[in-house]
Amino acid sequence: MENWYKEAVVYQIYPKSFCDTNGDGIGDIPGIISKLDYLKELGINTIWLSPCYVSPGDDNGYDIADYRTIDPVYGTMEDFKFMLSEMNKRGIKLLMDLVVNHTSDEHEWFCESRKSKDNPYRDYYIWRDPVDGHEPNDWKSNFSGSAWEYDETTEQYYLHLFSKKQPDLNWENPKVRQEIVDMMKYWLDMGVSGFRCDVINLISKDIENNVSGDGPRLHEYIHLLNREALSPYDAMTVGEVWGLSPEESLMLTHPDREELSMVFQFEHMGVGRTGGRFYLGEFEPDKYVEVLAKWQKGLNGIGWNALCVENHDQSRCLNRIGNTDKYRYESATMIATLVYMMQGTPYIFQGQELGLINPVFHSLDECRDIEALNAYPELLKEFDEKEIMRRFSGDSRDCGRAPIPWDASEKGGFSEGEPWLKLHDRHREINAENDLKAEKSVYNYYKEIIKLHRENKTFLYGDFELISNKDAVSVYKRYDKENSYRVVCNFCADKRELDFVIPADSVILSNYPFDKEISELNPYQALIIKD
Ligand code: TEU
Ligand code: CA
Repeated sequence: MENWYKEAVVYQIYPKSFCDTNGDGIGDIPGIISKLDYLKELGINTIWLSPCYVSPGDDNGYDIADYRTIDPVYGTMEDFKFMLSEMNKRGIKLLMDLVVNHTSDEHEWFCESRKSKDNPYRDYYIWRDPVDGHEPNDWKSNFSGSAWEYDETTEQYYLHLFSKKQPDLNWENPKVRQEIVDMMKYWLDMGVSGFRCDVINLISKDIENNVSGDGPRLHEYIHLLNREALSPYDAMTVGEVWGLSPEESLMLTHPDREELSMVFQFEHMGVGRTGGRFYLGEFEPDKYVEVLAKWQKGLNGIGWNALCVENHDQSRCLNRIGNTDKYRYESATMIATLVYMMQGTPYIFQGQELGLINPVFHSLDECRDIEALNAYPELLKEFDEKEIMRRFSGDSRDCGRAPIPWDASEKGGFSEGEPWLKLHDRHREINAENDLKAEKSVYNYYKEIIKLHRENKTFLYGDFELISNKDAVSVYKRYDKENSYRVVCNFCADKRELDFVIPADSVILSNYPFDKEISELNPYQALIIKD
C-alpha cells in the first residue's frame, strides 16, 4: 500500500514493563508474544518496541552496547524472530527503536575509542581537550551535570548529552554513518517495518559554534538514511524531535525531501508546565486543543501528524490532564476521542488503553529512573523529600513505566517474582482482566475508536477544522467531499451547556449513553456526530 504508515495504528511496548514470563521481575519477549492476541483484539496493526538490544541498562536500554543482539534479559534472537512471525500472522508490523545519537559506554566502539588517541574508533565519538583545565564548554546533560566527562587514559573529555554512560556518536565521521546504515538494513532484512528514531534531531551538531542539536547537516544525514536504508524497504519512520515548529517539521517530513515519514511533536505535552521536568502547573485544556489544532493545520496536505498522548517519558495523562477518580473512564475515553479522531497516525502507549494511573512514590528507593535519581540532589536544595516525592509521583518517567497489571492478583499478573518497579496502587481495581470483562471500559472504548479511525476514510484522510474551543469545550470537524463529522469534547468535570442541539440519531459514538437529543454535555463527555 502506498504510504501505509498513514493507515497504521501504533501501540508502543516498553518491554521491561509489559509482561514477565520467567519470574525475574522484568518483562520479556515471550511475554509480548503471549499478549499479541490481546493487541490484535484491540485493533492496532503496528507495534513500536522500545529498545530490547544488549544494554547495561543505565537508561533502560536507551544505552545500547550491541545494536545487533537482543538482550538476554528479554530473550534470544530465536524468540525475537518467533515474535516477528507471530506478529506477521496477525497482520501486525514491527517498528524498532533506533537510538543512534549515542551508544552505551560499554559498546565495543567506545571501549576501543577510549583506549588511545590513534585508535581506529577514536573518531566514532566526540573528544575534546580540556579548556583551562576544565570542560570544553558549559553544556549540560539532559540527566543533570555537565555534558562532558573526563577520561584519564587519554586526558580528554567526551561528550554525552544524556548520561555519562551514553557517549554521543560523531556523525561527522562517514564510518559511523555507514555502520548505522548497515545496522538498519540488518533489521529491515529480518522483516522489521521501520523505526522510531530517538532524539534524531540531535545527530548533527556544531560544537565550536555552540550548536548541540538541529545542526547544519541534519537533513543531509537523515536523507542519507532514507536513501540508503529506508526507502528500498518502504520503511516507516517517526522521528522524536523536541521543540520544533510545524514549519521545521515539514522540512523533515515533506515527501519530496525524502527524510522521515512523520515526527512526534511534544508541544501539547508542555501545556500547563511552569518549568521543565518536575514543575507542573495547572493544566489548560483550551491551550492543549489549540496546540493540537495548530499542528493539524500546519501539516495538513503535506506533512503528517503522529498523534500521541503518552509515552515512556511521560506520566499518565489521567493524572495530568484527566481525572483519576470519579471520571476516570469518562476522561480517558474523552482524551482518546479528542486526539485520535484528528488527522495522523495514532500512537497508544501500553496501558493507556486501560486508563492506567501513576503509582505513588513514597521514597527514593521506590524510584528507578536515572533522570529522577540524578535530579534529586539538585531538587533537595529547593524542596523537602516529601515534596520531591510528590513531584516524582506526578511527573517522573517512572510513572508511565510502572508494570502493566494484567489481572487483580498481588503482582497484577505482570510477574511471578518481584517487579523491577512498583505497580500503580489501584491495580486490583484497574487492570486488563477487569477492563476486558466490563461492559463499559476504557479498553472497549479504545477498540471502537481504533476501528472508526482505521475504517473510515474521512477520519483517515479528511481535512480538519477547529470550529470552537472555549471554556474547556471544543468542537472540531473532519470532512472530505463525501462526508462531514464533528467531534465534541468536554474537557472538565462539570456539565456544560451547548449552544446547538445534537439529534440522538446523528451520534455515532459517545462515552455516555444517549437516547434523546443532546443540548448539554456531561463531565468529560465526548461525542462523534455525523452531519
Ligand atoms: O528522550 C529524549 C528526551 O530528551 C526526553 O524525553 C528526556 O528523556 C528527558 O526526560 C527530558 O526531560 C529519548 C528517549 O525517549 C528517552 O527515554 C531516553 O532516555 C533519551 O532519548 C536518551 O536516549
Ligand atoms: Ca523476564
